[in-house]
Amino acid sequence: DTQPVRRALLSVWDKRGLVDFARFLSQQGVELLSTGGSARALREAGLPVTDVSAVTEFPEIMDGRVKTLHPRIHGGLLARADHADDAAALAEHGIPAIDLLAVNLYPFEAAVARGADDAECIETIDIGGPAMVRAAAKTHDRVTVVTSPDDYEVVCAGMEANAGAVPAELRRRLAADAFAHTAAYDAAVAEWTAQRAGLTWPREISFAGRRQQTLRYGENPHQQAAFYATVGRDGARPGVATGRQLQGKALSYNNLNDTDAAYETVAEFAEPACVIVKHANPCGVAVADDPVTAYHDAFACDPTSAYGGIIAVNRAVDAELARAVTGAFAEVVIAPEITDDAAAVFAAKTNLRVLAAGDVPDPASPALTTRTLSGGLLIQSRDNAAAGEGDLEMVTDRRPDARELRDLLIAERVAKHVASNAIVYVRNGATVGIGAGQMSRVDAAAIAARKARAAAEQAGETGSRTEGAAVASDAFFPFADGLIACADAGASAVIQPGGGKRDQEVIAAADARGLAMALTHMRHFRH
Ligand code: 93A
Repeated sequence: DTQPVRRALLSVWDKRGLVDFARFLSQQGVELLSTGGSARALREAGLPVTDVSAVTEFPEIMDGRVKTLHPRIHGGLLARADHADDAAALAEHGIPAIDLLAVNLYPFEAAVARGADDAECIETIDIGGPAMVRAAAKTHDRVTVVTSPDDYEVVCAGMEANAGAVPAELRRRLAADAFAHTAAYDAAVAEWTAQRAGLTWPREISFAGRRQQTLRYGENPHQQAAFYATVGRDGARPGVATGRQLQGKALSYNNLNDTDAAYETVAEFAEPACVIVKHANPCGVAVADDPVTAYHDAFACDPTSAYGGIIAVNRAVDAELARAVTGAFAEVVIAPEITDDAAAVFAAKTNLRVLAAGDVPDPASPALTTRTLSGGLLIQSRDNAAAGEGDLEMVTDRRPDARELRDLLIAERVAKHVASNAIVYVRNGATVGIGAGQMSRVDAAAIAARKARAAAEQAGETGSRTEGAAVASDAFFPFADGLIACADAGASAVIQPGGGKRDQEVIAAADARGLAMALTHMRHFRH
């Protein structure tokens, strides 16, 4: 289907590899068009080249500000394959079709980084280059666009293997690169322009996606914040971003962050479940036959922390559940659906924020998470995996019984959503102790056990809640001490990734205490 390349336009700032690439094209019988400095470099290398100004019959003007911005160039890039009207327009106006475009842009970011003055930075904003790159990328069913000298080689190889044509698959990949390149370029220009205008990101200027909501402040009142909706697969995931707020004040930065944490956690469970979050960590999670029981069990884990918490359930909230939830002070309730009867109950609590999210997010769906650090961004794929029953390796003399196995799998899912180091005790489908965000795993285990004791005391219970509980660790136990701390608290079964140097010591300690231990071979750090 693909035609061999017959005409190429080369207009590059970075002239690295230009002559070799152009020589290859020329040898393949490709006609070369080029702009000022690029054309000069090609001529000096003895290559035949046609000036863009000869095509446009218009000189480069205003110091090159206007050189390729011309219908004779853009018509040649935008004419579609197999479109008789487009072909007729080319013929009528004497426009040469361009099949390959090699452009790299004025180095704007380098000028800013160098501390160039405003006038120089402005002259380094490339206009004609991105226009051509986008035109060629849009027409990638016919046109090849190359925005980096690093790609010359793969284009040459593709043409050689394909009788002088660039394979369609490669054209598509290069078009995606091209749009990503101009998007990043414009983001840098926008940021610089906003700074000069005295605008502050993210509240007053939007260039990192689509701003969905300007927030009163960020994590703290002296920080500015906004909520940006991302696009594509991630944006399509149901959740906080797609939620419809039925009542209550606008969600704050921390509300949004905590609500997301709660909803992502509750989405892990197929059975009716409830998650209560405080400061981005679950302080109570329960799975039960019905969501009302799940709520009460989740709340019972740590009533002190649950005060002012964010409540997520993975079932529709009806009037009965709404009455249960409004029995204690909460900041936010999120669920796939809020029935009219439930909405009527919630209406009495005017400050409570209530969100109907439509559906629960798919915990296995792919997407990216980002985090900033000084001068950059860390991007990774979501932690969208989790061990199931079939993935477990039983390593102790004793195997978990059915009740322990269910609790282990619940504890494992919860630990995935607790800040590291995380230790989570679960008994009869409900967490009874959660230790989050400690620098030492032993401390996490001790805190989880202490919380279980405190909640039992508060409830006037005599027995220990961690007695006979299942316990999950988000990462392997580096020493036996963490495991022994769990055994001391009364845990009877343990789930953890394994993979530590002292695994055998840890397993031996579990055997010595009669614990059943399952390895998942999957770590869930959350930092
Ligand atoms: O000043 S521009 O925005 N106006 C244009 O019409 C134009 N056309 C290409 N810059 C323009 N270019 C850029 O010139 C290209 O993106 C490339 O970076 C550079 C190549 O110029 P030369 O071939 O003269 O070295």
